[in-house]
Amino acid sequence: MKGKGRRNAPQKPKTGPVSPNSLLHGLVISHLGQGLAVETPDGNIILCQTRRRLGDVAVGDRILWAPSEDGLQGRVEEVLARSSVLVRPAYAGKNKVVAANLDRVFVVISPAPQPDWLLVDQYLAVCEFRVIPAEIIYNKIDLAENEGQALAELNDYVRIGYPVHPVSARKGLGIVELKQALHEHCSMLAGQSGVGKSSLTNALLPEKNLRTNEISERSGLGRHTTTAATLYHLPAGGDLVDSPGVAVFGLADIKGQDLAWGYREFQAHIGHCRFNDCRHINDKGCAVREAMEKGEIAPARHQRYLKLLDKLAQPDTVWE
Ligand SMILES: Nc1nc2c(ncn2[C@@H]2O[C@H](COP(=O)(O)OP(=O)(O)O)[C@@H](O)[C@H]2O)c(=O)[nH]1
Ligand SMILES: [Mg+2]
Ligand SMILES: [Zn+2]
Repeated sequence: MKGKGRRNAPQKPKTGPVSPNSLLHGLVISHLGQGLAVETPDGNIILCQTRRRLGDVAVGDRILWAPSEDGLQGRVEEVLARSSVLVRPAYAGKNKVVAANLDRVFVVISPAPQPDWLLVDQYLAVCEFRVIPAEIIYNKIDLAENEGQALAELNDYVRIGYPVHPVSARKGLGIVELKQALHEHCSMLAGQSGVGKSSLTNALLPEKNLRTNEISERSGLGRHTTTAATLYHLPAGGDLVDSPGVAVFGLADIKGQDLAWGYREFQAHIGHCRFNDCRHINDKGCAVREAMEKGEIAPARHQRYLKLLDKLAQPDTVWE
């Protein structure tokens, strides 16, 4: 102990000296007002404080923690290596981790509100950079006048390997298949407001409210707010991170010159452009452009790439 300050700090859980052997494994399942809700391997939930030096500890993080003397609370001592992170821009040019260890992102669109394809591309690009496989949920299929036509709009994405799930949260269509797709993954739903993310979450997780209350009660102090990101275990298998406040994540630290990589069908061509610093706009000898002219790359995707590039070039863009 260096100073008295720490010993006297109010409201911090008392912790004894930590020997590495006494550290326990845990999974961060929610951010509560007073700390983190950590689930232990045997299914207990304990409120943990974290240490400044650990930086962001996010929902989905696997951690090592030490119990306080009374065993009622804990303190995070180590964040284990992450397989992925999603970040969003925060204050002062910094990024905040939205969720860790996701291995699937489902981009939700619907006939109404109409798809914002630029936003869809943005989500997919982020997933390419974060190496998180992405899939597309077409919700409110009950509202589509012609289902085949509606889904045909997604052909450009299907062709490049993004699975599409037509569902209706309201009518319960496609939900069984969606549960299958979520099985054995830790997923998050992303999409513009109004497409039905909350409705889908309720369809997948009817006991969500019960579980939320349970987390608050079992962790003792924590008042759970509706905007708190929370990891839920789905009854049919798999985990779902519900992150209402940050359903939209940004391109954050992605730079214009790298954006092309976020378009997965460009990836094989990028190295074959005549110039190393090719921006794939109308540069001479651009292999991406040539692929598009040969019909291997959808012109609509390339056009949106140009738009996103433009947006990235504007210094004060807030990525929402
Ligand atoms: N017709 C229809 N409406 C839906 C469906 N899913 C959600 N909605 C409605 O769409 C609106 C927005 O849904 P919500 O889940 O709040 O969207 P969120 O903003 O993405 O969380 C609500 O009025 C829902 O009742 C669906 O499958 N079909
Ligand atoms: Mg919602
Ligand atoms: Zn090029």
